Amino acid sequence: MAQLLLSGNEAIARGACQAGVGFAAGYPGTPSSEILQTLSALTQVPIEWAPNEKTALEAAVGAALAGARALATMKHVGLNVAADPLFTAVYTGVEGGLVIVTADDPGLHSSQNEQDNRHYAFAAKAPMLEPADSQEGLEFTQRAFELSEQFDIPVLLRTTTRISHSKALVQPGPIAPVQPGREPPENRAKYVMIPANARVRHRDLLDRLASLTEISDSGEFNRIEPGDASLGIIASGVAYQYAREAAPQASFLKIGMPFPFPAELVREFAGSVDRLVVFEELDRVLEAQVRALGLDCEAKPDEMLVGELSPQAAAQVIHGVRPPEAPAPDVPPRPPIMCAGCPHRPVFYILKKLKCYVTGDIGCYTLSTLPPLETLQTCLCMGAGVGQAHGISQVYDGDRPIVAVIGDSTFIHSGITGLVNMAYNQSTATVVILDNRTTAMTGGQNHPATGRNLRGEPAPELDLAALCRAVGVKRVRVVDSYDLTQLEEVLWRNVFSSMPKHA
Ligand SMILES: Cc1ncc(C[n+]2csc(CCOP(=O)(O)OP(=O)(O)O)c2C)c(N)n1
Repeated sequence: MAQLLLSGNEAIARGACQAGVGFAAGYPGTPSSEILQTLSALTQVPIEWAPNEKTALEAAVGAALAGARALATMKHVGLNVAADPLFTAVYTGVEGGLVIVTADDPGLHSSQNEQDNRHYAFAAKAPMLEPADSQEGLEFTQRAFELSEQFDIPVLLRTTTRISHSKALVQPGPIAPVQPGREPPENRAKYVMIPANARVRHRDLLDRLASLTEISDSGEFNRIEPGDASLGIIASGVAYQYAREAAPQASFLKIGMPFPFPAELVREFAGSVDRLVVFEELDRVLEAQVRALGLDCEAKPDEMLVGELSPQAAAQVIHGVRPPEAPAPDVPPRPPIMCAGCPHRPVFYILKKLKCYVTGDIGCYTLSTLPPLETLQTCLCMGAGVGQAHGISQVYDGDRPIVAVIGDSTFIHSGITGLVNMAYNQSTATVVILDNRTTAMTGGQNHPATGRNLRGEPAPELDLAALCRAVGVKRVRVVDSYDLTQLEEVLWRNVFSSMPKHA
């Protein structure tokens, strides 16, 4: 079979097909979004955009319960949303293989933080594989499904932006027949996590992890690559590639399975080299584990805890000298801006004119915090703007109207419960849903209110105004944001009249 030039995300999609994936769900988020889009072109099995990452993972857990191999994809912060099912799905285990992709974003190319999701593997006790290039993206995905079934546990597959988006040659294999679903088991002791059952399953989880540690120590994913014994480097993911470039002659312990941690292999490696260096992006996850074994090692300085690493950073840590960076290409800066004709723009123009205090959310409209609009005052995590507006309005009784803005996709993701809270607790703040009928920020994906599914086929369309009325919002207005006169009148009437003083 001819080699293919694939991004890490495309390779993961290919690996899922080679594993016979029967169901996949996710929520868009850079750098993970292309996995499901690629997968939908490769297979006819259900591939779905879910309203959020928790829903996606729960659906994947269900499909796996019915025996299919199931994939859930999300960006790193998406795993915060999906953490609740994750932490208990490791107890119940799976029937069909269940793989969860978490795509981390060191350097915050497109995120609100740069958390290191390797911590999730340790915290949730979920095995994690970490590919270092596209070929491994394919192979590790395929193996992740097998491990998931063999050890009866969901498997996390962690990438970072450079692995997700860099292209490399990949040797594909045959696409496997789809593992069809079957009747789910009646096994309440295993799948109903009441305390009496969960206690037993927690012990069982520790046993399964003990067996997985043997795999971790075996050399399949965590590999000793012997070289000059005077220098031994422990590295994973893209940091491994940088370190290899900086010290091609060194001995390496390449980590592809950070959890369960390969303690035996690390001891063996440490004993075989004169000098031990740990080189990793973001947090000191591997370093902490190495030190916990009582082994001394060298590692990066604190300033490298933030942002991406590079071959130059690797040289600095390994050789003590930082080679000069290649000069930055001479291209005009292209900071993100709202597109020409963006329907969000007029809303902020008027909210600014009305001197509203605007709490915000994540999406293209976050750009309204920048000049010339400079309107958005908060952006915390998806859905938070609604809760913040409510909280502010419960304690602030000044003159400024409190307004939350939230995109249509974000509203469905995690704004709905905030709105239920506002209706229930009789909030005086106003919520503006910025409905541009797409998930624009991440590339224009469909969502439940666009009337189209992931494949672009017609789908039931969520009626946002009806939903707002249904949760108990008394005054719901729908206005075309291109009609400036009407927009201003509607906003003016509503943002002030909902405040107690002006009611
Ligand atoms: C938990 C989480 N999941 C995914 C993302 C990635 N993300 C950022 S904004 C956004 C949605 C934007 O769509 P919408 O709310 O409709 O606003 P638009 O960009 O269309 O204006 C997504 C998916 C994120 N930041 N956090």
